[in-house]
Amino acid sequence: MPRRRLTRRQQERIAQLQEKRRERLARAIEEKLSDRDSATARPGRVIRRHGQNLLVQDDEGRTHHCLFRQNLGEIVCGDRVLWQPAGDDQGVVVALLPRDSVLTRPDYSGRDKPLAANITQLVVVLAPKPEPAGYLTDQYLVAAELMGVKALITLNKADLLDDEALQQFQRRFAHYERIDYPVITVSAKREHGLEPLLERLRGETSILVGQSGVGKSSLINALIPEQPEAVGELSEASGLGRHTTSAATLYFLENGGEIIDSPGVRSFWLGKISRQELEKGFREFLPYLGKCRFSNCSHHQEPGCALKEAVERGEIHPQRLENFLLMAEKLDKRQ
Ligand SMILES: Nc1nc2c(ncn2[C@@H]2O[C@H](COP(=O)(O)OP(=O)(O)OP(=O)(O)O)[C@@H](O)[C@H]2O)c(=O)[nH]1
Ligand SMILES: [Mg+2]
Ligand SMILES: [Zn+2]
Repeated sequence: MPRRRLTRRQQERIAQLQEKRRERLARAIEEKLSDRDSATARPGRVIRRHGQNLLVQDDEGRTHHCLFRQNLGEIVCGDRVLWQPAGDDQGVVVALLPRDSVLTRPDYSGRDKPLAANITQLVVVLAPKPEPAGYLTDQYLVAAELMGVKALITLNKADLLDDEALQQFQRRFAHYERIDYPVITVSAKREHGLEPLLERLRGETSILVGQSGVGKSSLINALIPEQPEAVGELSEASGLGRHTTSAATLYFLENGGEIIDSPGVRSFWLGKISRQELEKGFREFLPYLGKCRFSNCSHHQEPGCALKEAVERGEIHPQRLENFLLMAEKLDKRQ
């Protein structure tokens, strides 16, 4: 499969889009600021949310504990907001500015709940321990495709494996590289392999996602050795002698990148998406979609299935189709 490189025209288009986004944001600020009670409002970035409390960083890099009005809806880590100072590191968020993207997850009642906003890149963190769970990685990659953001895979805890075992572990994920998801091997503990990762994080707002215990917070520690004090404490004791992240938190990298640490998950579900959307979430399926003999092909048993034929020809990795089918089955059950 040909590697996708950004052509100059694509780069120009991205620059145009970014310009439009900046204009849209400036207009939104303008509109909100004309509100009577927002005369003293200032722009800020939500770097963490704890219940109804937001930690908001202003343009000078100072943080403020803010409450927010209920009528603003859900505000999450990464959101751009307008806030008013209320003395002594305190404030009130008075407006939520438009989002470029939002990562959501259904809550227990099945309603989509935002986890983090304005993300441009999803970083799936995996490790030999805990053993990667089922199709979690592919679910995250589908989420990234549907959000229209980049994605990459980081294999952490390389120090736990000898050369041979490490190569074996890497081979399990090599097929992702062939469909242009970079796979980067690191050790947060030994601070090994961080440079290529940092390069990928430059200029992006990335979120680290994955199972609990794969080392997301440790990676943040390794990438940003000197935390500003306000966001210094990375994880909270769970009472079980383990440190586990309880709220998504945004950190600033020296190279201009932003990185969000998120609480580990056991499972992730995409929420209410259609079968067509799910198909589009597997980027290497795109050239084959609509080419099956039957227009309503489930890509399961039907003759003339373009996806199955692509698997047989070695153009699609069998595990990806298998995971698609498992997700599609779940989707059907929920509808
Ligand atoms: N050997 C080794 N251990 C690591 C590495 N990175 C993290 N760990 C260990 O793995 C355990 C979990 O690390 P965390 O950084 O808390 O994992 P997390 O992904 O943030 O977990 P949650 O916050 O629960 O989602 C800790 O005991 C770390 O010391 C690594 O590169 N090598
Ligand atoms: Mg953590
Ligand atoms: Zn088919």
